[in-house]
Amino acid sequence: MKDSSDVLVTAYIGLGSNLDNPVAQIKSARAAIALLEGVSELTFSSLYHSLPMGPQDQPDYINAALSVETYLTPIALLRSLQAIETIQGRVRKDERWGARTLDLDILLYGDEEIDVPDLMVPHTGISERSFVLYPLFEIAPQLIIPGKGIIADLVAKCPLDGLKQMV
Ligand code: ROI
Repeated sequence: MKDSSDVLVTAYIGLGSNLDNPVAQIKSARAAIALLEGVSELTFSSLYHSLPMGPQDQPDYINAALSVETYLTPIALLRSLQAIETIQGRVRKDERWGARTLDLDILLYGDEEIDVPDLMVPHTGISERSFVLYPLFEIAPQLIIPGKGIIADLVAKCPLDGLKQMV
């Protein structure tokens, strides 16, 4: 299967971490993504401090969003992001919604809607999770999310849930 195509696509990636120095994890992931072949960074959001969604007996999270231009196919981009997660010490456990050193999610890939076993785009929860939606809104305030609508409308309906933009 081909890993890349001739078309340049704008993709949005969500970053999250709540273990092993989350701020450093996010910064290091940003650098690793910028080094991927066929990927160049467009815009990186502020870092955000967020309360854990899911089990509460885990540390708070740092979240951010990033836009890139890429020649990689969605699956090739996903595999590259998973490799970065693994390099940064992510261990996939059975526990649902547990703590993690690094989570890299493809939030959007152009205007595509993708639903294959490993990948759902737009990302599940993109319109309801403040820690995904607000960083995305910061870097792409005009965005239209396929199947969900205008990002500004989604933000207006999404409570902050303790989300704080870091300075
Ligand atoms: N909660 C917050 N605040 N931020 C995340 O990135 C995050 N990621 C997850 C779960 C466990 C659902 N909770 C989260 O995967």
